[in-house]
Amino acid sequence: MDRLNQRSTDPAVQEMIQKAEKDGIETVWDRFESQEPQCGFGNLGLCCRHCLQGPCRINPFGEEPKAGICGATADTMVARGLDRAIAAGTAAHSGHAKHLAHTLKKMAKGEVKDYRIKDEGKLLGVAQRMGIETKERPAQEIALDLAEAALADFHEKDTPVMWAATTVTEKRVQVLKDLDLVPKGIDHEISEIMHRTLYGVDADPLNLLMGGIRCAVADLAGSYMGTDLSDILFGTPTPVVTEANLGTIKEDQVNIAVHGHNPVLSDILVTVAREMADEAGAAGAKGVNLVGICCTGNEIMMRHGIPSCTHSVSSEMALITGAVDAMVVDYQCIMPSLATVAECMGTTLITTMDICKIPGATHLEFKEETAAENAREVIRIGIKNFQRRQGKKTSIPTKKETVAAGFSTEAIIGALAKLDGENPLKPLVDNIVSGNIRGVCLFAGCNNAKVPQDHNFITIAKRMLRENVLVLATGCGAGALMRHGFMDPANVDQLCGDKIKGVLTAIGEANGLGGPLPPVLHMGSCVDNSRPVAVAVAVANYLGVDTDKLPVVASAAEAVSEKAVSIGCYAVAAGLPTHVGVMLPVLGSPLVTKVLTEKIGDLTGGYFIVDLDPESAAEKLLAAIDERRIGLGI
Ligand code: NFS
Ligand code: SF4
Repeated sequence: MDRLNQRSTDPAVQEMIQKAEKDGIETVWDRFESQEPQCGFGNLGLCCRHCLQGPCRINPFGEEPKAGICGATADTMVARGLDRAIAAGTAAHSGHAKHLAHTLKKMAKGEVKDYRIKDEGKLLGVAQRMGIETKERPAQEIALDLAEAALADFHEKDTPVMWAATTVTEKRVQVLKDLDLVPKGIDHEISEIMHRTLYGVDADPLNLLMGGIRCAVADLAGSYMGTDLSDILFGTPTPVVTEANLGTIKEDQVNIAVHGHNPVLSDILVTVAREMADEAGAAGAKGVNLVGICCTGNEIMMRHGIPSCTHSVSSEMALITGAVDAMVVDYQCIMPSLATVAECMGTTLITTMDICKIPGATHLEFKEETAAENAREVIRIGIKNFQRRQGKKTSIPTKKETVAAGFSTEAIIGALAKLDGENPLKPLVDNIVSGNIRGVCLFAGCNNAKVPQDHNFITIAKRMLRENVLVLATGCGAGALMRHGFMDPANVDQLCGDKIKGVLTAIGEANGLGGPLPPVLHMGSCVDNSRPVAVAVAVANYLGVDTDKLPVVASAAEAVSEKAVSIGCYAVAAGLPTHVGVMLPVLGSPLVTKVLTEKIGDLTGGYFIVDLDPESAAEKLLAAIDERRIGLGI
């Protein structure tokens, strides 16, 4: 593989890598190269800095040193390190959800004017699930109770975390109870991980791992809450057709790239950008062109059809086009290097959140109370930069793909209802039983500089589709697949096996699309991994089995963030075989590795498959699907 193909398989990104090289702009891949060879101890999880006597390292070949200064063994170090990654991931997803809960609360109390209840049906549904009285009560009052219930889920209380206990099957609640894996409070679990991984507390690798898994269940709760509250405030996604890749950036418009995660910011920008078309026009632009990056891009694509320009590891490439007039970010997955690249390209990186400031960026504090006003300020910076950009050469790749997105759980059930109004899950289950759908594979997580961008995703997804597996995607996994045409219904013929093609076509035609659904169904951002969980739980309940019996697997084929680690762990807690396509820093402990890839299966039914080779990973995922089919007797 030549150097370019080793960095990314996306032609638009490759074009920009060459431009960056020509212009002498350093990118993530250059920095990756200068980190090589990466530390072998770290790769295996065999280093510890949890106290000031450290750092300590353990020799992976069984020679001295065999323990840290305090006596911590490889098993302890690895388990503690993994736990802290899970806690960080959980803190991020649930911090995002808490932010939404506060927004919902302010909205319910009439303290903010730019937010409202967009989906009252969802509000009622979620409130009922949480045991909140909904009959003959004004929506605002229910919303206030729901926001309070959400905030209550963060601290330790007598009831378990409600967003965990009410969102999985009853059988799963029992499994989790028996294993003491039901979280008591989301923040409580995170804080307990920090406590038990402190110098001289928990040294028992198994005890540490179970604590980590409990925290991951709290991560599912935080994520699920994030999806629920977003849908209430901004609407539950319905199918929408749009585009993806750098070709969505437009030379003659004010291009505002929105990067990060929370729709609290990005959704307001969508509305305001539309209102400001005239102001942009007065500055000589044909309009304001919002383009998404990473998960906030997924949020506004799912709800408003806003195109995504790129994802994850290639976020710098959007700036390299020279045509992005402002990049506005909230939090998570925002490489600090973006400020430097923005400066080189004469544009502005705008940070908006108190907890995420970046040297070299312009900080413009975003407050819910002044949301629309703040959004206008952002767009005005973009308009000014657009004027400055005139006469300068830009290099926007032409590549873009058609994307059909917006497949929320509700949208999928709605589409199935066109086949069977009374029993929408029946056609799905019947097709699984008949083998038209061999199984379901969810792609999630990031792009990693260690993997040629998108290579693992597209290799595994191609195989799955050929083998008649129904493919779902979220996060930057969805981003990868959309940039390679996997969400364009026109590519069903080329990508899908006959049986799955038949299913996608039958659903598409019943819904008046005059053709199939896209090969891969885009279910949203990373917090929206709650959506496929909801579908799996509904199918399991329909069949009267638990989620660990379903022919459903997941793959974080190019994971980066600690958020991907916590998601992987809750997928395992829910009973799914879960592939990770990059090295997890656990291999330094054969014990921990064995627990995560085998033993945990005896407890939760789920387990990790760590395989860096996408071909053999696909093989293992298919085998896991087939094993479950046999288990169900189908
Ligand atoms: Ni998920 Fe989404 Fe992307 Fe990875 Fe980051 S944006 S929250 S963590 S890089 S998939
Ligand atoms: Fe070393 Fe133990 Fe301190 Fe870790 S906690 S740095 S292993 S002494």
